[in-house]
Amino acid sequence: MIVRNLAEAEQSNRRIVSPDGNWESTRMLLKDDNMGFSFHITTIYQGADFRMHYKNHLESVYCMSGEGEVETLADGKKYPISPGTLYILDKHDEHILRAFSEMKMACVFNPPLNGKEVHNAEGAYELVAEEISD
Ligand code: 9YT
Repeated sequence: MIVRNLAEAEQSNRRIVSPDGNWESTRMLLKDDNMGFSFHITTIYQGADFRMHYKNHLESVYCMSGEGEVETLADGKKYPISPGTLYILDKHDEHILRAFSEMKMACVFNPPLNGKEVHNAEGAYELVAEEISD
């Protein structure tokens, strides 16, 4: 069994701060754990308003705190986000995420992230990225 602690992970290189200034994410479970998914605790900063398109990954996002909305670009639908909301990008949906206040999210990715991924110009993560190690 593997046991990790968020406060400790935040003090390590598992904490990735996005260069776009929109979010940071502590990647508590990664590809090298061989679970078939990765698990992250992500903070979306207040006022963030940005586009993502995970062409290479499926992602589910559970809101633990904060308020915002997610908009799917294919149909222009907007879905409010508040504590308890889970949105599931089952169709690799291109989307915009807006944070009206700071949001704390629990995120799962399939396939798992390697560790150091940040969004490329398309708002996607590459399948090959640098790993992090404890
Ligand atoms: C909700 C979302 O996709 N935020 C971007 C960061 C991502 N959750 C990650 O890399 O942990």
